[in-house]
Amino acid sequence: MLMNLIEQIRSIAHRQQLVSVLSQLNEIEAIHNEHEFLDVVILGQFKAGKSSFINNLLGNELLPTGVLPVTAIITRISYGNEPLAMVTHSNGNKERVNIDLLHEYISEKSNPKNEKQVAVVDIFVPEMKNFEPVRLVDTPGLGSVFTHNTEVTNSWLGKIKAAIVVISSAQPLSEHDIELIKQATGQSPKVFILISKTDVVAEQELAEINAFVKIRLQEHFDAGFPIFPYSVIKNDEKYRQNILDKIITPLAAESDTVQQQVYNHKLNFLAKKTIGYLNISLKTVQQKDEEREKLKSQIVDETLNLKYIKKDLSQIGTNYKEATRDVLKKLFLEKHAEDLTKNLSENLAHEFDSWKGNLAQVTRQYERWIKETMIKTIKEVELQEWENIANHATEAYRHFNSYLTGFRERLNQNIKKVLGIDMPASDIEIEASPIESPQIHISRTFDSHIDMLWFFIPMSVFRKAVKKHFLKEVPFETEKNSYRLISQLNDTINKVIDEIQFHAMEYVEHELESLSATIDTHKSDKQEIEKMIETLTKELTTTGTL
Ligand SMILES: Nc1nc2c(ncn2[C@@H]2O[C@H](COP(=O)(O)OP(=O)(O)OP(=O)(O)O)[C@@H](O)[C@H]2O)c(=O)[nH]1
Ligand SMILES: [Mg+2]
Repeated sequence: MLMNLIEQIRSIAHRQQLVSVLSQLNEIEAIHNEHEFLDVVILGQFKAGKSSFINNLLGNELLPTGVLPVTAIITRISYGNEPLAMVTHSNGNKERVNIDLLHEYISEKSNPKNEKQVAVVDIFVPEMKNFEPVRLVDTPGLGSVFTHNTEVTNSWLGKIKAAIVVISSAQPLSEHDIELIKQATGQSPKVFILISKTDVVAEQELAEINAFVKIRLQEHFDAGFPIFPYSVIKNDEKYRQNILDKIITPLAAESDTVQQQVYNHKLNFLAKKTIGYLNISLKTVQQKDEEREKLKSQIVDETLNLKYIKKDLSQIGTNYKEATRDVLKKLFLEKHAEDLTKNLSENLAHEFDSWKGNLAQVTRQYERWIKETMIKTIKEVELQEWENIANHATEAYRHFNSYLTGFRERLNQNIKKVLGIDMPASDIEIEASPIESPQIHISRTFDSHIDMLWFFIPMSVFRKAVKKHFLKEVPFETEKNSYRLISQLNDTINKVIDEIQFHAMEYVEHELESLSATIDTHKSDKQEIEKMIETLTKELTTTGTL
């Protein structure tokens, strides 16, 4: 039955040249073939309490948690008869690690910017026994999706089978949460809301938060979501049992059905989109060529012209790319250069006294020292500012996304105005590579400018002058190396922005191409199209979700 639906969609999309439908169909199928686990993804803002929630649910302090952003790596927890942790590196190598040392791979602090090149961490624990094949997936807080080199982050949203969106009582439902829920509902019908840290608010306040969340969700979504309160401190046993009874156990018990439902959800969505296109064909198929052209130009009006859209998108990209260097300069030079120089100078003044030997030897010690210290301190600053650095790319991503949403809405409005057809709402997800932190190669390129003449001067006499000379070099070295880092980071980030821009353009092109092919339906006549609509609609009805 379902197989029919796929085949129908595929053959219709081929015939009608619906490139956007075809590419989405391929994605859906690829994901469906991964069947072993039922991934329940825990999503939410930084510090929402995702990892704490999982730990509490399992009754095991497995995952690192904390007041600063902690989870840096996608971590999947499933059943194993004895505890075992497996780290998969970006190059595909797997490494078994001690479960007590997990934080060394997962947490931002021990694995800054994923320098250990971890793609994903899998944990197998007996606590998950009753919930097979459910696999809980802990994720880095929203916003860091692009900041790490994990293959999994790239397409993780598409792999969601169910999602628990964690919203903190302290910050109930931001725009970002809405965006996240939107993306989750585009992927799965099983989306749950968890209001965490309920112990920080009074009972009365909690009721207000609940009502607020409900109303806001109603404003944005047709369907309601089950909302669950949670606290790892107060009433946790009651809350915990509730989650197990209402979410985890039923998902596990009906995992095959859930897999199928998720698949249906995606296919139905695509089928509706295909029907939308066919309805357009139906309206235009009997028109004369010039009439068709007229309709096309009314739908794809000047605001939707591919040339202009490409210009807009490229302008968005350029704006962000041009701003990158300034953002980095602000972070590295304005914010930190002075402190960096000051610390290095103080350190140098202290270190210098311990350096022995003739001038050549002291110079070598200085060079070694400043090389090491510079790498270390600049890396520290980079780490400290990483979130802000990545944020710039995330902002660009959001901007592109909202532009595309606007494009989609305008297109649908025009279709409605000109042809009277409602196109199904589309969820837009452009892919972006995670940002890899650049390797700082200061060591290789680092050079200090010591005048050769100095080597002939007796050290004992000029020790003070030498020290002064070294100290004078510190601000210059700091600035030089900061600029070098800024340059590398600038390239990395702008490459990501370019890539997002490319995918955004591809999306628009595919959509317009599909629409154009739909209006130019020379190959099919009215009856054929009616038949296709009828077949698809029938398939939808039989799968029960029209
Ligand atoms: N009072 C209270 N604090 C909580 C609760 N759950 C988590 N926290 C605190 O909130 C902070 C963040 O918790 P985490 O579990 O690390 O949050 P997270 O969403 O996993 O954060 P990231 O991994 O950084 O995205 C920690 O300091 C926790 O102790 C709760 O139920 N009540
Ligand atoms: Mg976490």
